[in-house]
Amino acid sequence: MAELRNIVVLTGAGISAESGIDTFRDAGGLWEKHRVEDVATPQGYERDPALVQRFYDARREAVQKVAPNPAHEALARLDREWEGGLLIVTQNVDDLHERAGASRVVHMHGELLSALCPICERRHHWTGPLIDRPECPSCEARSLRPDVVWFGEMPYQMDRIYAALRSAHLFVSIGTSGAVYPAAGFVSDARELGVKTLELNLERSEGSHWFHESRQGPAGKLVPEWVE
Ligand code: BJW
Repeated sequence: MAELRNIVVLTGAGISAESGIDTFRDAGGLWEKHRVEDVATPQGYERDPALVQRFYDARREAVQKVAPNPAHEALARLDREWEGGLLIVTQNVDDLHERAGASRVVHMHGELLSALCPICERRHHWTGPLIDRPECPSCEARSLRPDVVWFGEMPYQMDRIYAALRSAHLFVSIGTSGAVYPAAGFVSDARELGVKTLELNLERSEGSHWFHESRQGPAGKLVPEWVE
């Protein structure tokens, strides 16, 4: 890998599946149990904030009971040992990359353990429920919402992500269906930039044909094999 100095890794729900976190679009995934329009759009939140708060409160509680798996640990090892450029862009709202020890991580779809105040626009580390409408620690408004990116909202840190893609030599996509933009477009962006691309996923994804190479299997096996 030595000639592939700068690496961008994109991760999705599949990397956390073996830790016991539900994916979205697989059989038994979150979108089979909840309507996406109800729980993952600003309009759904406006209609029924309590329903949305309960959905994210339950997931916030659950994420604190699970642990990183060998795929997160392998990426953390890469982060520690790789002297070239590395950016782990995760669509996941869990903190399993960080708990495995990775630090070069961007949460483009926000974080479960964070609350956003739409009044003062501050973000606060948050581990408890939001259903009881606690005060914002900065402005005291009782308007805290989950600090996650819903459909129609702008993902976080896009400038930093595109800058990393522009200087990348290798783009690796792990455990994502490639169904949600702009993340789903990173592989074609990378191809246009002449970046080598690799997919590691349980099965072929919607965007598999875009990758130079696509390997199928569980992330807990494929990612450590790739990092070695
Ligand atoms: C395993 C495994 C194992 C299982 N090992 N693998 C065309 C172009 C551009 C935009 C749009 C467009 N058309 C529509 C849009 C807008 C929209 C969009 O993409 N809609 C689609 C339905 C088409 N996008 C947006 O609105 C985004 N904002 C936006 O575009 O702003 C404007 C903009 C434009 C240009 C540049 C920049 C900005 C916002 C999207 C927000 C997504 N939010 C969610 C919820 C976050 C909070 C929460 O967690 O609740 O993010 S939706 C959900 O999907 C979540 C995920 O991060 C995201 C992706 O899902 P992911 O991770 O891929 O999970 P799955 O379940 O789909 O797939 C899991 C995969 O793992 C599967 O393939 C399995 O096989 C695999 N797997 N076990 C390895 N053990």
